[in-house]
Amino acid sequence: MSFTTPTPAPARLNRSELAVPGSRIELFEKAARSKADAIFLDLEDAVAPNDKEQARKNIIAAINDIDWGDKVLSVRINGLDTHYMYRDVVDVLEQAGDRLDLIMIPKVGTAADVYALDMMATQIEAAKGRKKRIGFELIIETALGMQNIHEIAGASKRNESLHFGVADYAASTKAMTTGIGGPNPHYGVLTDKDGDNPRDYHWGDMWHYAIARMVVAARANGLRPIDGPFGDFSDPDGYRAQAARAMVLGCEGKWAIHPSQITLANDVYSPSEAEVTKAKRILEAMIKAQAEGAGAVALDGRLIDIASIKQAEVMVRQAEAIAA
Ligand code: 1VU
Ligand code: GLV
Ligand code: MG
Repeated sequence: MSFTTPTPAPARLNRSELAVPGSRIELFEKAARSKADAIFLDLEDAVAPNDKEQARKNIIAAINDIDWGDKVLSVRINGLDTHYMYRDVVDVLEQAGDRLDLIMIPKVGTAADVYALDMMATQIEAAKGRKKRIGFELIIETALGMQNIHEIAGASKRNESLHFGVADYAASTKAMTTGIGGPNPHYGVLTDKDGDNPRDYHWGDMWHYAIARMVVAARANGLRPIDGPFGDFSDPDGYRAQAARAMVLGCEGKWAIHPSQITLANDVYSPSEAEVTKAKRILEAMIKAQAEGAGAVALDGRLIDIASIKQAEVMVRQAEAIAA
C-alpha cells in the first residue's frame, strides 16, 4: 500500500438513485415511498426555465414536510454557468431542514467549481447554524469535467460521489448519438476479413473509457462512482446490461429516471446469495491459509491469495450494508 490512504466518504447505500423533477410535486410522495436508496429532487434539466422558481419552493417544502424514511436525499442545483445556481444554494440551504443530505452539482468542469460551492455551503451553514454538513454529489458530464476529474474528485471534503452524466457528456464531446446511455450500432468492430471464421460484427461499449476513468478518480479519492441515466425506460434488459457492466467496473449504483428502473438497479447492485457465499468461503479459506503460514492457496482449482481477501470483503460488506 501507498503511505497515502484515501479517506472514505460516509458510507451510504446508493444502488438506485431516482430522479424526480422539482416541478412535478405529484411525484414526490411516490418517490418517498419507492424502493430507491437515494433520491435527487431536480432543479436543473428536468425543470423548464419558467418553472425554476416554483420548483425551488416545491423542493424546500417537500424536504421539510415529507417523510423520506431512510433514503439518501439530494437536490440537483443548476449549473455554475446559470443565474439560478446561487439562489438554488442559498434558498435550499437556508430554508430546507437538516433532512437534506446532499447537493448534486451538475456539469462540474474544474476543481474551482467545487471550491466555489464549498465556500457558499460553508458560509450558509455557519450563518444559519445548520447542524449537519451537506455533502456533494458531482456529475461528470462534460469534456472539461472528464479532463479534470482527478482534481475535481479531490477538491472538497464534502465530496461523496461522482456520477457519469452520459447525456450531456455525449453532447459535450459531440458524440454522434441521440440516445441517453446504452449502446450505439455504429460503435463496433467487424472481425478480420482474412480470418478463417465467418465475419462477425461486435458491438462495443462506447462509454467504457468514461466510466472506467470515473471509477478510478472516485476510488482514488474515497468517493462512490455512480452510473447515470438510461433513457429508454421501456427496455429493462438494456438497463440491466448497462447497470451490470458499470457494476463490474466498480460503480456502486445507477440512476433511475423512471420508477420501473429502481428494482432493476437494486437487483444488479445487490450481490447474489451464491456470490456472497463464495466470497465468504474465500475469506474462510484465507483465514485457514494464514493460520498455516501460507499466503496463496488453491480453492476449487483456482488461486486465491491476500488480494482475494480484499475482493471478497467488497462483496461481503455490500451484502451487510444491504441487510442492515
Ligand atoms: O402509477 P401512477 O400513475 O401512480 O404513477 C406513475 C407516475 O406518476 C410515476 N412516476 C414517478 N414517480 C416518482 N418519480 C418519478 N421520477 C416518476 N416518474 C413516473 O410512476 C408511474 C408510472 O409513470 P409513467 O410510466 O406514466 O411515466 P410518466 O409518463 O408520468 O413520466 C415519464 C417520465 C420519464 C417523464 C418521468 O418518469 C420523469 O419525469 N422522470 C424523471 C426525469 C428526470 O428527472 N430527468 C432528469 C435526470 S436525467 C438527465 O438529467 C439527463 C437525461
Ligand atoms: C445527466 O445529467 C446526463 O446529462 O446524463
Ligand atoms: Mg446532464
